[in-house]
Formats: sequence, C-alpha cells, structure tokens
Amino acid sequence: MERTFLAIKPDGVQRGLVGEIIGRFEAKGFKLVGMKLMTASRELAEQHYGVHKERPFFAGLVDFITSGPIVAMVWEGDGVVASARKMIGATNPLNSEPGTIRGDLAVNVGRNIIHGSDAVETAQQEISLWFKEEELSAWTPSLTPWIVE
Ligand code: D4T
Repeated sequence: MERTFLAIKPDGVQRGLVGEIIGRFEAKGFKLVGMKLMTASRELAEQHYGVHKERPFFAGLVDFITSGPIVAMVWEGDGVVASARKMIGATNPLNSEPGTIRGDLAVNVGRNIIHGSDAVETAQQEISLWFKEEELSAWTPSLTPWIVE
C-alpha cells in the first residue's frame, strides 16, 4: 500500500494548526500509520533537504526547519503521495489554490507550514530517513469498508 511522509513544520506547530491539518487527512480517508513530535537535528534536516543543498535558501531553510518541534507523519492509502501534494497546494502559498492547506492557511514560501513527499520513491526514502520500522503501525481502521470498496 502506498505511503507518504508529511511533516507539519515549526510554523504550523507554533500557530496551533496541528489539529486542523491532521483533520484534513483523516477526513479525506487516508490512514495515519506513524506520527511523532520532534525537533529535527541539523544533520537530519540537511539530509532531508539535500536536493536543495546548492540553492540560496538552503541555510535559512535548515535553520527554520530545526528551529522548533515539527510533527512528522506517515500516511497510507491508494494514491496518497499525489493526493496529499494536491491537498497541500503549490510551494508558494500565494500561488496555492483556496481549499488547499497552504492556500487556506499560509502566505509565505519560507513559512509554508507543511511538507509532503513529491513522489512514491522520495516518500520511501523520506519515511526511512525519519522513522524506524517499529515506529510505524499496521492497523485496520474499522471505517475502512465505508471509505474504500
Ligand atoms: P517541501 O519540500 O517543504 O514540501 O516543499 P515543496 O516540495 O513544495 O517545495 P520545494 O521542495 O521546492 O522547496 C523546499 C522548501 O524550501 C522552501 N523554499 C523553497 C524557500 O524557502 N524558498 C524558495 O525560494 C523555495 C523555492 C519551501 C519549501
């Protein structure tokens, strides 16, 4: 079953948006299989954003993402990687459609409140970077037959 890595960034936690954001993925019908509140080390943040190492915003991004607790999560469901990206919205919140998390709740690219994996392969890498296997729960919500046939 497809899984994605989502993280509510320090701004989302500081602004008290954890419940609002998690609620959207729960209400959609995806399954939460891992979640922890943690402050990322510089090493972890640099690995996570390694693809942006040469970009001018890299140092500021790492400073920001390690500046306070984040909520790291793994969600599961058919098509969850692409669907979560759609629910999150464009990277720059000023370009995110209303109805998306960033479109509804953010205004600045450096404070865009949530991260979501951009592809199935990236998701697998990010999940193993942030979580140990034993931190993930395989479970069957009793509502499943009412959400997927
Ligand atoms: P993340 O990875 O945080 O989910 O964001 P996106 O996948 O939507 O966008 P990204 O990888 O291109 O950017 C990573 C991260 O860097 C911040 N950022 C980005 C920034 O501070 N300034 C910038 O100019 C850009 C392009 C925001 C997200």
